[in-house]
Amino acid sequence: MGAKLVNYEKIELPTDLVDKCKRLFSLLDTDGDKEITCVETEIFWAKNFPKTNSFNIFDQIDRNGDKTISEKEWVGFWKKVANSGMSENEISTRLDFLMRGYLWERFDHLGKATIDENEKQKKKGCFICSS
Ligand SMILES: [Ca+2]
Ligand SMILES: [Ca+2]
Repeated sequence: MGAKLVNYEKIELPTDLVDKCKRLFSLLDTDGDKEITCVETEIFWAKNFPKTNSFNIFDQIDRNGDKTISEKEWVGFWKKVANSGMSENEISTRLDFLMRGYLWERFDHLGKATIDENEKQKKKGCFICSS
């Protein structure tokens, strides 16, 4: 089911942007096991009603539905954002804000950056925060 990944990596992110993505990833990955779990996102955004926030993140990024976000999924997501038309500067700014603990927001206004219908169907099974 999760094996059918969309090819969204036509545009490569510049190295410095990938590095920044990875820096944010390691901030989120508090135990350093290279997977972000829902609990970890809740720790990171503890002050800011994290459940909705965490849900949005996993909804958008956990491509294979295993309830964790790997570094590959994470960087892939930002590539997807770049491919949907967000400029490198904008992505960079967004990463800066996220690193400061600003809330995640959905990328709906970018059209292609949002999850596709297929994934929307799946998301019920991906919700991890409640257990
Ligand atoms: Ca982790
Ligand atoms: Ca995953």
